[in-house]
Amino acid sequence: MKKRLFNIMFSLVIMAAMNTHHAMGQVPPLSANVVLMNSNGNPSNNFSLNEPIRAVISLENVGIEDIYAATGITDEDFRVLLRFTLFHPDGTEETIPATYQTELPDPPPPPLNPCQVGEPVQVDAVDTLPSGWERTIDPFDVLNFYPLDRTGLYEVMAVLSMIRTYPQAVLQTCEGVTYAPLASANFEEPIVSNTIEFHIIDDDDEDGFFYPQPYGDPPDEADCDDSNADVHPDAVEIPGNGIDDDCDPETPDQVASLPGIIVVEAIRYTFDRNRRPRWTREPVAGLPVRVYDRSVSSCIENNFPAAWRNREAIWWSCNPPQATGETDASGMLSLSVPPGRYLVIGGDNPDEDPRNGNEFYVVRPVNNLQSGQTRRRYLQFY
Ligand SMILES: [Ca+2]
Ligand SMILES: [Ca+2]
Ligand SMILES: [Ca+2]
Ligand SMILES: [Ca+2]
Repeated sequence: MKKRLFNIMFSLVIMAAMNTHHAMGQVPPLSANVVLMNSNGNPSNNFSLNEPIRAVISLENVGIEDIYAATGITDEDFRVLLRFTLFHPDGTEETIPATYQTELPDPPPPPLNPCQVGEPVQVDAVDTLPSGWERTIDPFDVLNFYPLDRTGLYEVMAVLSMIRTYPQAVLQTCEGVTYAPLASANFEEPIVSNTIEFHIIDDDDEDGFFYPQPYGDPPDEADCDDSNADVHPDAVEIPGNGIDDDCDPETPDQVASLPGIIVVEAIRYTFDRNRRPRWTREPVAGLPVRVYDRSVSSCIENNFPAAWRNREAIWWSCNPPQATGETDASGMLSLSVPPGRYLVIGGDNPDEDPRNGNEFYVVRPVNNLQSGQTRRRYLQFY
C-alpha cells in the first residue's frame, strides 16, 4: 500500500506541474479529515516513543453537486501528504519531512478518440463524486513515512495537493469510460484537513513520569528532567542543590532570604535648669542616617576596628554605605538591609566639610541582624 499511495501522489504532482497554465485557485467542496489512532485502534493524542501512530484519512464531497475528478480518487489510495510540525520548548518549530522514496512517474495520459468528437484530444479518465461521496483510505502507520523519533508536542494535518477536477464537458468513449478533456482541468489549491495536536512522550529515566506531559494531563504531571529519576513531580524539593527537584517552580530551590529591618529613632534631649522637668525630649527630623557594613572584610573592620572612636572617619571614608536615609518628622527611619553585622551612624549637621568641627556623630552597633528581624536603635543627642 505504501508504495502505491505515494506513487500516485508523486505522478499527479508531476502532471500538475506540467499543466500549470490551467485554471488554479479554486478549492472544490471536498473536505479532508485526519484522525490518529493508537495501537489499540482508539483515537488518541498521546503516543509513547516508537509506538505505532495509525492515521486514518478521509475525503468527502460536501457540495451539493457532482464533482468530476481524475480517477484514482475512488479506487486507489488518493495522493496525500501529512504535514508534521514539532514544537520545541524554546518556541521554535520544525517541519518533519517525509522519508519515503518516490519512483518514476507514470506516463502521461494517452490521446484518445472519443465517440462524440472526431478529433483526438488529450483526456483524463475521471470519476464522478456525487454529493455526499466519501472515501476513507486504509489506516497506515505514519512512522513508516515520517521520522517521528523524538518526544515533544506535534501538530499534523493532511494536505491533498493538486487534485484535478473538471467543471463539466464530460466525454464518454464508445466503451462507456468517462473522460474529461485535460485542457479543461482545474488544478486546485491543496485541500487541507483538520489539525491534530498530539504528544510523543517517553519515560527515559523510568521514574513513572513522562516527558513532555501526556496530552490533556495537567502540566504539573510532566517530568521536567527525564534523564534524572530523582527529579519528578512527586519528589521533595531539596533546597540549594541547584535542581528543581519536584518540577514545581512554586517551590524554589533557593529560598530567598528576607532582609532585616533597622528602625532608627533620633531624639534630642535639651537641659534647662529653669524648667520642670529639666530635660525635654523632641524628635530629630531630617537627620541623615547611614548603615555601614561591619562584616569581616568590610571597610570598617579593615580600617577602623575601634569603630566607636572613628565614627567621623567612617562617615567620610567607608562609602557607599549599605543603606542611607533621613528621619521623618517624628524622628523615625526604617532601613531594610540583608542579614548581617552593621554600624548605624547618625550625622548631625554634616555640612560636607569635616574640618569645621560643628558635626556630631552618634553611632550604634547592630550585631547579628537576622533574616526577617526588626531591630530598633535610638540615636540620642544631648
Ligand atoms: Ca521520567
Ligand atoms: Ca525524572
Ligand atoms: Ca532543589
Ligand atoms: Ca521546585
